Amino acid sequence: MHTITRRNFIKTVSLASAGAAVGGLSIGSAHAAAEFVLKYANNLPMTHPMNVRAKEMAARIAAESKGRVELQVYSNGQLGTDTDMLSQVRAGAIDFFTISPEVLGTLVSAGQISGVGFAFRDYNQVWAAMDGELGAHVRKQIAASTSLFAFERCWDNGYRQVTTSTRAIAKPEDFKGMKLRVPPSPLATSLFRGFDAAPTSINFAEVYSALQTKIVEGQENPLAVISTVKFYEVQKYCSMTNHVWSGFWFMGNKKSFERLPKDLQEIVARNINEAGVKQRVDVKALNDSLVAEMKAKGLQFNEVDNDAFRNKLRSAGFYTEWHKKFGDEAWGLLEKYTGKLA
Ligand code: X2X
Repeated sequence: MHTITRRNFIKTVSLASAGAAVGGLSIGSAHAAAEFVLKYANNLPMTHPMNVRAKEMAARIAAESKGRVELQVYSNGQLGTDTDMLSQVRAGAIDFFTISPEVLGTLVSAGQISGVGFAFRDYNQVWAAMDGELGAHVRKQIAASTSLFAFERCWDNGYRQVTTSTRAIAKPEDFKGMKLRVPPSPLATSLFRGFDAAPTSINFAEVYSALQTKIVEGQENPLAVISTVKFYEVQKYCSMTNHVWSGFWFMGNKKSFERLPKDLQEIVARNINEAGVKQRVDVKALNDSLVAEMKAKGLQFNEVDNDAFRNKLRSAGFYTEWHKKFGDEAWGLLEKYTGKLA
């Protein structure tokens, strides 16, 4: 967070009152410098609902704080890869970062529990868990073990589908030996090893070129990501596996956030949570609407029998392995919403 001190504000005013416009700052108009400048970074394009809602949220925060808080939105990995942005928010170089549970698992193991394969059958289960005891458990683990915290309302990414340039995935055996890009995530890697695929962790910013140059055959993401990042330009098949529900925890640096006066903390937190709930509606609607559009762009779609894939993971010991890794308390909270998984 960048805080305008009283001294440099007076200096700015005196310069400006001499008729100079300082750095685009024109005092005496509505554009006085904000007292607190906050940086929010993410890895998705400006056109994704995440950034559409983030820009709207930034405007609301500026208006409600009467210009005291400016939230700057850095989309599309402008500030680096997920790994870079995670380091930056941990150090306080940026104030907020939206990170998927799968990638959060590299820092807080329990953070990835909502990414267990074929766990949530529908969005009723997803939001009951994420807004309920499972989400509360994850947020508690984050706050207890890092310099970060997560806002209450998790944002949405969607159900993940598999795209490839070589073959459709109709049954679990089709994954055998497939070079598949996954996010830098122990859980995602383990999931596709359970299908005997060859998962490769690649930061999101490098996925398009990895697909284009055939370093990997395929990747897996919700349709809204596949569409806004234009993966359909370098992929041929899209198999509707719905293998993982993926979200985005809106993470904040504790020390940075606590520098805000309490009234501004309330404005920022409330607007972030409200934007997250609106973004959920947008993402689900977009994901539900894109099949026809992407077929028109050349992607060949197929449905799959989820139970065949879930049974393959069971026989591979995936659920047993991750029950042990997460422990009985967290796993019990997961199954409270999903029902028995193994
Ligand atoms: O990296 C991905 O695939 C993405 C965009 O879905 C996440 O941020 C996990």
